[in-house]
Amino acid sequence: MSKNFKRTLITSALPYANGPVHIGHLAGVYVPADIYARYKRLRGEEVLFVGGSDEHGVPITIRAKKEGVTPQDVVDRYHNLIRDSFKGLGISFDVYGRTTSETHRHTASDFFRKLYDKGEFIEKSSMQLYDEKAGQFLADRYVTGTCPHCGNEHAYGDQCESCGTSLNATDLINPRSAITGNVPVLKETSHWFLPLDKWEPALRNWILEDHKEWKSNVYGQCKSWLDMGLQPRAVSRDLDWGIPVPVEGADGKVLYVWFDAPIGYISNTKDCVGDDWEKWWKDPETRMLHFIGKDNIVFHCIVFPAMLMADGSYNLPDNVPANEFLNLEDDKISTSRNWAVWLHEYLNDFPGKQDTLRYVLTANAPETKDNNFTWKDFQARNNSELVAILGNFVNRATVLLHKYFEGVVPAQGELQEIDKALIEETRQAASALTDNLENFKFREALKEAMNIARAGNKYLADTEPWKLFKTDPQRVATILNLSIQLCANLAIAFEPFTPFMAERLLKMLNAGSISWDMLGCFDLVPAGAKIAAPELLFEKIEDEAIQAQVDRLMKIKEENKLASWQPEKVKENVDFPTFEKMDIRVGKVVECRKVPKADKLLEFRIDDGMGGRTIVSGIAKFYQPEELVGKEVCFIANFEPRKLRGILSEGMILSAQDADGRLVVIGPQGEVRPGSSVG
Ligand code: B3M
Ligand code: ZN
Repeated sequence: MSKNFKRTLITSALPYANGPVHIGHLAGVYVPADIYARYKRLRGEEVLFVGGSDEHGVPITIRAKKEGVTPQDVVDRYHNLIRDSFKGLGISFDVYGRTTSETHRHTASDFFRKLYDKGEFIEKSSMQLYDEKAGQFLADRYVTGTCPHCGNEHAYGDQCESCGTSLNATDLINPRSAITGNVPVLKETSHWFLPLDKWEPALRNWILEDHKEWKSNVYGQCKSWLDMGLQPRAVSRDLDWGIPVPVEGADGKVLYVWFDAPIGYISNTKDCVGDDWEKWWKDPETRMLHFIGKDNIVFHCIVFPAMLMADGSYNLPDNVPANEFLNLEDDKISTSRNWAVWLHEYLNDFPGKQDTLRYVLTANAPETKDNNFTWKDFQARNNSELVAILGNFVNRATVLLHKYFEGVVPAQGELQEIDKALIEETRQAASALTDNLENFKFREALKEAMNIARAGNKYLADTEPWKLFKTDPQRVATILNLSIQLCANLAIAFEPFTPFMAERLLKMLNAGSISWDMLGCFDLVPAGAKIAAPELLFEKIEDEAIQAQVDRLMKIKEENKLASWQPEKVKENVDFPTFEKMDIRVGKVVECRKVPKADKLLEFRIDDGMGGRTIVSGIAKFYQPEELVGKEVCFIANFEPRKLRGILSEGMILSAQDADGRLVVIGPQGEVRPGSSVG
């Protein structure tokens, strides 16, 4: 551990309890935080891993309003769902609290009050957006409008999700109330502001000088914020959901959610360790790390540290290893568009496959740039990495041990060059693995862990113990002993990433407690130990299971398309003579058949009152030929004849295209003689 730290406090962003968590949250925050916490615990270091739900703020009240329930109902439901699904995935929080707890109410209230008493706030009147119809001030997500930076028309009053800029509601161009859709007016109100500008020099120094080691995406964002110059930030809101501002005469005002939420880390620590909490927050020998997504960087690197500085008795975070975003099948994950893989649904659909999701999300983690999750890749990584490399090696080693030694680990004989090479390779991978974990490079770390399994497969392929048993059982004993030691190494190396597998493997090996120091050791399972019957650590994921997920997403995409459908823009005007040039007639379908080898085309014989004509039309996907026989249709009679699949088509049948792309043939509403003009 760098500097003289004795213990690590790991916080992970508190998800809003207004919906379930999805793979984007997991890949960005919770899986890396959990890997780090597990790794540190295996090192025998003192760790506290804090999580919890963020239960205040506008996202919650909007959801409640939409559902016609109270905000408390919303947060109760989602807090439990989120907590349970994290547990299901093996996210090893020491505490998972909530910001509606009593402890938090006091902690946040006292925090504000101390700063207030110290004179750290500025009280200011300002003009804020107000919805006259709803009778309420609008801030944050209660307002949408156009982002002044990138022109995105759906930016929120606190942030533009398109360019990531943090905004004030009054910055928005063409603001609208998210409650009524009304254009808001400006109305005076007073609030408490934290003067970030006062802390700017200290923040500059602390981040730009003392923390050059931070990830470049984090450092870069902080630098650009600092270079733009910091402004005072309001820390209260006119809302009825939140922690009341603990000041006389502040009725109807609550703490801004981004003021109270990070204090939730402190409250949840208190709920976990009681009076010992100060050790985790104030002892300079405690190292604090915030695991977050990139949209939370400014709050964790600028605003919260300024709050902590204003208090004066707290540690600042030592690192904030924020990740970028994960996309799903090449599209931005979106809760409102239901474009996500929800954790609780995954756990239902893929029981016992927590490790696969953890593995894939780590292998594809958006550590330095946005990344993409696809179900195909999920399947491929499970089948050709977890099953074919890791599972395969452990299976081969344990099956051979049972075949030749009835599952009892034989003693090692003299080591040959190839054995020493295996040990050396394992040690090198283990040391690279450790370095990468220390530097929050979890993708690289995972690759190194997998390299150990790769080395094992190669070792068995090269030494071919199955060919040696008759002639040299002593040599086979050495090979299998080393292979079992390698299995134990794999259990340790993979524990932070795939803890369910690690636990099963350790049980299979009858191994006792493990620690990170044991990595690279080849005496972990003593000779004479009996290994349990081999069982497969991973199973293949079949095409059907993947197809079901892809189909579900395709259906959502269709639904979203329909929901956002808008009629095409009206074309340029035409005058009457131009319109008259088009000769539209009514005709009756006499015959209709499929055009061979053309899945889109139908061939019509039309009674046009003038001796009949043939028209080929591209509507075969939407009609059976016999459905249309006897029906009256409209067609363009003077459409230039053209050959389609060798058939001369003399006209064009008119049809309307529905939102879902379906074509519907147009005809008269009453009976009309074939050949009649339409106009
Ligand atoms: N709830 C925002 C988010 O979920 C917020 C994080 C709070 S961390 C203190 O992205
Ligand atoms: Zn923007």
